[in-house]
Amino acid sequence: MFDTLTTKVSDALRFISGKSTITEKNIDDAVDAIKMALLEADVNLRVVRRFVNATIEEAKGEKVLRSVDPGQQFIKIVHDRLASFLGDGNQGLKLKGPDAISTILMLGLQGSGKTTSSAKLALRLKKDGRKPLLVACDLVRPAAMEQLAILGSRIETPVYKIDGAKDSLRVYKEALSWAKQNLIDTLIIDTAGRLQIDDPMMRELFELKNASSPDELLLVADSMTGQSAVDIAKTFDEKIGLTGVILTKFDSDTRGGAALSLKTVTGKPVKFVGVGEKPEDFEPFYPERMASRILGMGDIVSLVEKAQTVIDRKEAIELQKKMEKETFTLEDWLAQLQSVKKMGSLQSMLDMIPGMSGQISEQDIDKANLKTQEAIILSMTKKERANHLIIGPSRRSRIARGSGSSVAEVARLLKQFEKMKTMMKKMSKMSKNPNAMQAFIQGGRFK
Ligand SMILES: Nc1nc2c(ncn2[C@@H]2O[C@H](COP(=O)(O)OP(=O)(O)OP(=O)(O)O)[C@@H](O)[C@H]2O)c(=O)[nH]1
Ligand SMILES: [Mg+2]
Repeated sequence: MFDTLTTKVSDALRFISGKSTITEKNIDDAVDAIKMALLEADVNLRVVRRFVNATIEEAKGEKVLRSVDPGQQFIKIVHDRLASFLGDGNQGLKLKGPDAISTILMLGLQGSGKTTSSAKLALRLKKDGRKPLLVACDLVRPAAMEQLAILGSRIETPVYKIDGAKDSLRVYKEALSWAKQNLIDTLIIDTAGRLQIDDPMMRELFELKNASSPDELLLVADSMTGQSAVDIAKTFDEKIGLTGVILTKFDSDTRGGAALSLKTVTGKPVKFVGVGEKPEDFEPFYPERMASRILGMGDIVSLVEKAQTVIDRKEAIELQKKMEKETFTLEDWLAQLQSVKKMGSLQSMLDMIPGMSGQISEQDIDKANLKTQEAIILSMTKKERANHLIIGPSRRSRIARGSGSSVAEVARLLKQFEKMKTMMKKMSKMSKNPNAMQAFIQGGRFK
């Protein structure tokens, strides 16, 4: 996600952040490089222009050029500008209290991810203590109802469908009365997509909207389609009205243009992003954090939050302490490996770690590999796990034999562990000292 953009932007910033004084020319050059990177990332031209003008104007002010630390000031301006283009803080869902029934209408073109996102949203609401009902109003594609029913049973959420139904309004109305009898507090209506925006689709959506007065009208758009996602959002907003957008397929190699342009062009906030095919692969969208990711500063906050959903809080606090004291051992790593298995896509996690985006591929620590790594650590003695430095050549071959792996694999694991320790040291320093963030950028990416 955003890999090219991140590399280019952090390159442009690394140059400037290393300087104790900066000139107007330095600023022009850096902004120019960022401008090219944004255009390549398929960001809307008008948005790029606004970004460039606003950044240059602010960066050339006395405050920056005369400040003690102009490089860092400049980075902060770029960061804040990017964040404001990405949105206006995190925009959660605006739903009624649990005593009334809230309605979320999902719209979007064919294949954008409406059905998948409906299930993801339901799972999220369930975790928040709500009682959602998935309503199958896609009557166009024959398999659509079944797809929703399967997803619903996977996340243990009821699905309302009428086999053979021709009229989505009727499905909605019956779902509503079923919801009332079954203490449901949120309806999530999955609708039919079309290849292109056409009149029958708009009419149907309009009728559903009028009948259900939704609290949220969420456009589901494929982030891979870049600018066309933005155009689609504009049209849907004009014709039906939107309250927000869910950008899907953020785990794919999206250039990021849609995320960066949507808010400025349409005025509609991105509320969530889809980061995989599974119901758990769904995250609230935080403009600030996303801006940090684009600048190559990673996104520790999201990473920690994600980890907390699978590792329990106490463990997470312990881990944090160990990271700070730098006493993280192989024993702790073993525990981590075991929870990573539960954590979903490893790549999406790696992308959140500062400087790691694109640096370690899924192959480096792929899932099959986790088993080998687990076996290797399990073959070590307690003493070895507590202090990996005592593991010399003879211990390595014993461990290799015991775990059914090779000496090279044991060596690789130890090397990876060293890498991880270095990274953790950097991360924990960074969270205590904001200046370290800059040093980190100057020092280059994690190697
Ligand atoms: N990698 C990835 N795949 C996704 C994501 N969201 C959806 N998909 C996949 O995209 C494909 C289409 O998703 P659907 O949810 O069926 O899309 P839809 O908008 O309901 O499609 P129609 O009902 O045909 O209009 C499926 O294969 C999903 O698994 C995502 O965030 N990441
Ligand atoms: Mg669908």
